[in-house]
Amino acid sequence: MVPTRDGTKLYTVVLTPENTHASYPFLIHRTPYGSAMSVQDGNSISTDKLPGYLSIYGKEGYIFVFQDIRGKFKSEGQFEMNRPLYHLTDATRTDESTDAYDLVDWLLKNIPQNNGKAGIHGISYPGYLALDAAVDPHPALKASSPQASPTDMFLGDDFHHNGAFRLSYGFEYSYMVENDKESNSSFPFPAGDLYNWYLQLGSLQNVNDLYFKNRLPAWNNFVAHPNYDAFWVQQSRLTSVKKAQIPLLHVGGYYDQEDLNGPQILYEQLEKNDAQNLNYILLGPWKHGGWAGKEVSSLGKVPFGSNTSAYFQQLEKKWFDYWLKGTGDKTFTEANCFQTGSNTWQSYGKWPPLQANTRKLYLQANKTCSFDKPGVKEAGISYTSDPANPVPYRERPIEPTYSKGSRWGAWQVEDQRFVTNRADVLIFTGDVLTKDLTVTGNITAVVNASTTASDADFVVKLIDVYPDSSKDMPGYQFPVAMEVFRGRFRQGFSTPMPFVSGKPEEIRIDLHQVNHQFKPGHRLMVQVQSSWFPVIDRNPQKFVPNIFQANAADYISAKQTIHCGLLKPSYLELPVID
Ligand code: PG9
Repeated sequence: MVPTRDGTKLYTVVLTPENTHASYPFLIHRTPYGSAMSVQDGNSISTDKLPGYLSIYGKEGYIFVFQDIRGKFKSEGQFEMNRPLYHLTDATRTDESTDAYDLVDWLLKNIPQNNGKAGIHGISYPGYLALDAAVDPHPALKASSPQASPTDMFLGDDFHHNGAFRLSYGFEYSYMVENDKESNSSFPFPAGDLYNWYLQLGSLQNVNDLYFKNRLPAWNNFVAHPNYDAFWVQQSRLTSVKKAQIPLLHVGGYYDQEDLNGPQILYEQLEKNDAQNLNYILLGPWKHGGWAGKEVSSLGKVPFGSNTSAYFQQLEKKWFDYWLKGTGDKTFTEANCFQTGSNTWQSYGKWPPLQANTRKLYLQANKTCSFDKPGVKEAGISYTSDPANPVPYRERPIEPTYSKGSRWGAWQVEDQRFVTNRADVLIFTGDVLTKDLTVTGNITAVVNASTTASDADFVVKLIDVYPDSSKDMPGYQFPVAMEVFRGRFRQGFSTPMPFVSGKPEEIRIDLHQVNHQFKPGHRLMVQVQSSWFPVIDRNPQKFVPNIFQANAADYISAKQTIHCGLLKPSYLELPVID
């Protein structure tokens, strides 16, 4: 039980190399998910039994440290979901940064044979904790690797995307972490397709009324803060983390179903202030944490041609060996970003690379998409969006997020043909490509849309359609980039505004960063729809001040129109490398 500065004691497991007189650095992992581990032979654990991929470190000697954060599992204190960095504005307060500082300080003084250096890494919540540890770090903390670390929970990442609430994830994760201090809880769903369960749940008011009974602080905060207000601003690392103070290796996956954008936007922010060159990034074709697996060469049905997790694990080890042991050389590339399509690792001196040219892929009135400007002045295509029959975000049945056999991990690479027969999904298909088209960097969708109601969501997908002659994936509709936008926030995330019925408005949707090569014989496709259920809650479509308090009668059907004439075009801005 390691004490922190306010006397709260945190449960900590320390594994040190046996039968040696040498000294070693600390490699730290802090977590809300439980650090206790079974040690088979008395007090020893063999290096090949170390959790995850740590055995590659263990063989050469590191001191491994695992700690439960405040209020979780065996640690004392109060848990707070995504605790803000309080010490930045009030030096007397503790947070995950000060707790990490106190841990390093205690380790240096109490664990023999340490070499005076520590590093920290982790994926997702532990990645967030690795980032916090690197803010005003202990002088002995020499490097950090925040991996799949969320950065802003309203704009992107776990709980909202562009202000749209991530219902199934927000519901199940809050329950998992906050239902019980000493375990990860699974919500007791009845058997069956959760698409139906969430639909029958009805208004989100029913969550507290029927199930949570106001017991879960994270859920109560979702309800209390439906807009991007001071609560979210204080929590966002965009507000509090402005400069890398020690070497940082950000790691992320293009298909991360939980923290899709956190590593990228934080890296981008820190780059603006990185004269010392401490800020690095590595992106791969992975689901959430996919890089920690053994021999990861595919995701779902999509092959990536090589063992991508080994590539990452060797690079991460080289990173920590250099900063913590002084071995190897300091030849780290600024950005290592896998390119899908060509299935190659690419290195960049700047990320995203500057040489990309923005080309506009227009949605055309005849349901094609092309780089040509629309030939007609005015055109629009309409569909009916009915909250009673929302578009599933992946093939049903939907299993509980973390249940055995759940297909949650791979849904972002799923073949999009499962929705093409729905009248509420608009499809724009391009010509067959005759040469490579390489898209590297940030994609933005600009949608000119109107609705007959007063609120609306828009989901835009950029898809790579494989040729029917493809041996392994004939006709596969591979989603290169997809994102949702809650229309009420089109003028700003803190100022929700109703739509005026029938009035077209321009909505810019960040589809994030990709590195993808469309191959000859493939086609580009864009899909547009207004629901993505139940990963995103249903927009009632009648504008109400707080969707968490909408009534059943507020959920109304609406006609949405996507404008695609020259005067009000809709298009995707693609960063193309020629
Ligand atoms: N995606 C999870 C999470 C991270 C940070 C905050 C909340 C949730 C996780 O996998 O840890």
